Amino acid sequence: MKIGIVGLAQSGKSTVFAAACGFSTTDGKISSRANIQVPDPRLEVLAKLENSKKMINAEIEILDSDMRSDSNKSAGAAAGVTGDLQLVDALILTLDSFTGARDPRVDFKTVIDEMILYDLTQIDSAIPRLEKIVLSGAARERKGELEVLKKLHAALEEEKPLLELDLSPAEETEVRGYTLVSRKPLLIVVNIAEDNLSSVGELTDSWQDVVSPGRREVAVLCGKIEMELAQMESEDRELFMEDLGIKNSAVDMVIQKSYQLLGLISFFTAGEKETRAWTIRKGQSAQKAAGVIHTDLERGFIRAEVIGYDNYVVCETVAEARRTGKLGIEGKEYVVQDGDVLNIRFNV
Ligand SMILES: Nc1nc2c(ncn2[C@@H]2O[C@H](COP(=O)(O)OP(=O)(O)OP(=O)(O)O)[C@@H](O)[C@H]2O)c(=O)[nH]1
Ligand SMILES: [Mg+2]
Repeated sequence: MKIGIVGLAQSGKSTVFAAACGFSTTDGKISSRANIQVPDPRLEVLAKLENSKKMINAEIEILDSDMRSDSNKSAGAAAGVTGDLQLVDALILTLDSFTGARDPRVDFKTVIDEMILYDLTQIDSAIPRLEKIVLSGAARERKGELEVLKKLHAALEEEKPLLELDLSPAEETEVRGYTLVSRKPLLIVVNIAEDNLSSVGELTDSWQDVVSPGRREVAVLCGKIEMELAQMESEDRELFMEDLGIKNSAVDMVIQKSYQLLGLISFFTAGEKETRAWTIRKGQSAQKAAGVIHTDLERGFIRAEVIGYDNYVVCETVAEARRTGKLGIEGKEYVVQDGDVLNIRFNV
């Protein structure tokens, strides 16, 4: 699962990237791809209960989009919307609200327009090609695909980002092969100045009109402070946060929100050796979840012993959960819930 950072030049993309990775950057010339850990306070609680030697977070991949606006004048390039984004599953969009020189609402519209233009360019060239082979009978079975493309085209022509369009799962499947940037879930990061932290709440409220749950979210933060926080040792960090009067690192929230926008949830395995968070898509079965741990567990799946996170915290041990009826014995079709602690029984 990958997240790409986009945004206009000098809007704080690399700063947010660095904050998410714990790197430092002065000129944006750092690695533009990294695996980052998904912060999850539940992991620590479980590890403590289990006396685990090791704790392993879930990971996602993050990509800082390169600005090549001087050399690359193609659709979307000015907003970092390029072919590199083909493989990302969600986007973080940074907006400059720290220099005071720009209007982030206008920049937001500019980037969305770039995305629409990018998608329109792809679809514009695809439709006549597809039309030709569908009409000639060479690919009659792709008629459905053509119809969905036309529907997308109409929406884009109305300057609607594809995210706002409701497609059926079947329609979704028809156009899976296309890179539709304006359809990707989007986390808007409003990047504010250090001396403006007190207006985070107010600014967050003022952006709610563009929020669409599960599709588009907003986070207001100061990228520069987040980057500094990310590079500090934990003691220094706590002091610094106390000084600033903030409780949580905003970049943690950004990562968590991105994770949710990707439609991902975590389940846990807990034990003395290690307590670990694993990633699956929402709605997946216990057998699929078992496969994330190891293919043998999926192949030889017998059953899953499941304790919901909240129950686990109350019961403190598997034995107690079993005794009080809080441990579920589930079959392979069981739909795993966020926070489930799983023990997979298998036989290969
Ligand atoms: N004061 C302040 N400056 C910031 C903040 N975020 C970024 N900057 C500064 O803005 C400049 C651009 O930040 P970058 O993170 O490099 O922006 P970028 O979008 O990656 O830039 P390009 O890759 O060149 O398009 C740098 O000088 C940063 O230090 C912030 O939250 N507050
Ligand atoms: Mg950069």
